Amino acid sequence: MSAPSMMLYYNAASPFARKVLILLHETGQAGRVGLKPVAVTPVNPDAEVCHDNPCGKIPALCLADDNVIHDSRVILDYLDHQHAGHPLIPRDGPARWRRLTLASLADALLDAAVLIRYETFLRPEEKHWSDWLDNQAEKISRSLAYFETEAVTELSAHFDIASITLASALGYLDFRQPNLGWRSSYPRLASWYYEVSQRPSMLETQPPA
Ligand code: 99T
Repeated sequence: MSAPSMMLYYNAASPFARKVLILLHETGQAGRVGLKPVAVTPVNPDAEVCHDNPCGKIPALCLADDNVIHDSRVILDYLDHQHAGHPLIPRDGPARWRRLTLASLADALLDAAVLIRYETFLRPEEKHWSDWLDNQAEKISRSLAYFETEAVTELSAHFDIASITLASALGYLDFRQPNLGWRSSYPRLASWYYEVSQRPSMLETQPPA
């Protein structure tokens, strides 16, 4: 196999980076991208990442021509145009907007979960803002309730951008909020997640134990 032509700034704990890794596995492109592990938080930026992505966030994908693509949504779109198989982001029609909207809701759920992580892990305990934390948690539960009642059947139809993003989000909840107990409130989602978790792309990209 030839050497990877692209390089991804990533961290095994990042659900946004995991989305990229899952898509690479699902589309047979994992060998095309070398992985560069970095540890970044809003209060611990990495100089190299900031050079390539001014906002300092991961994932960021460095291409062979030195261009850099960042934000997981843009990276997934780029990589989905680099393989010959069935697209994982519908190219047009109502399916495109529906699947992107579901993916966007899962991304928003993830944003809330990452903000909770930063507030509780990075800020001193006496400065934690409980109203703000509660409202981030509400965003998560409203989103999960929507997926449970309005979208599980659709999600089951394809493992694509919407499913990849939601699966990464649920994996991140298990990783960072193991006591949340979301499965008992959202049993259909739990059974969907159990099924998709058996995919090689999911098994090979699990967050650290
Ligand atoms: O905010 C920072 O400066 C550093 N944080 C990040 O780079 C996080 C890592 S997840 N990435 C994002 O927030 C990317 C979000 C963007 N919209 C995308 O790529 O989709 C780390 C989670 C954890 O450690 O628990």
